[in-house]
Amino acid sequence: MERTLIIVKPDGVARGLVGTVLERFERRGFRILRLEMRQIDRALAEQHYAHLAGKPFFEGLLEAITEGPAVVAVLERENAIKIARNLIGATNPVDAAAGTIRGDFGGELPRNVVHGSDSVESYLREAGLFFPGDRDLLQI
Ligand code: IDP
Ligand code: MG
Repeated sequence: MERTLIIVKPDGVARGLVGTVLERFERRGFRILRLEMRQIDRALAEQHYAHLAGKPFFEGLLEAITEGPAVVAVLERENAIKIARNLIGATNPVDAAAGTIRGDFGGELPRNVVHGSDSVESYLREAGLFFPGDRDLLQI
């Protein structure tokens, strides 16, 4: 069984898409292991997106992910990471296929509704950041 860390970003929460996003994952067979609404602060945002530091959109990305409450979840199913990424769709909603979350709900970068881990290594790093000390989440 594989796990992924999903974030309904502040723009998704503000647009009332929490239930819809979680429903799509549940309908696709994901089990919710952790679920938390929280305000992501700048320090956490910088760590979460450390690999993008230096990009021209980095400041705007930090602003978008910290501008309101987000919903952070750990979800589980077989092939969780790949299937979640397919459900979420391409990074830019303009490129995202119809039927994907980003394709159906749009948004303008950096506001694209949802985040999903891109690898097992990313999941482990993100789970450690968002749920520190929750060692059960690191058993894969
Ligand atoms: P991902 O969320 O599809 O994995 P990443 O490349 O990891 O995409 O980028 C993380 C986040 O940074 C994106 O979800 C989006 O919010 C933002 N982002 C990525 N590329 C751009 C861009 O070109 N302009 C503005 N924001 C961007
Ligand atoms: Mg990414």
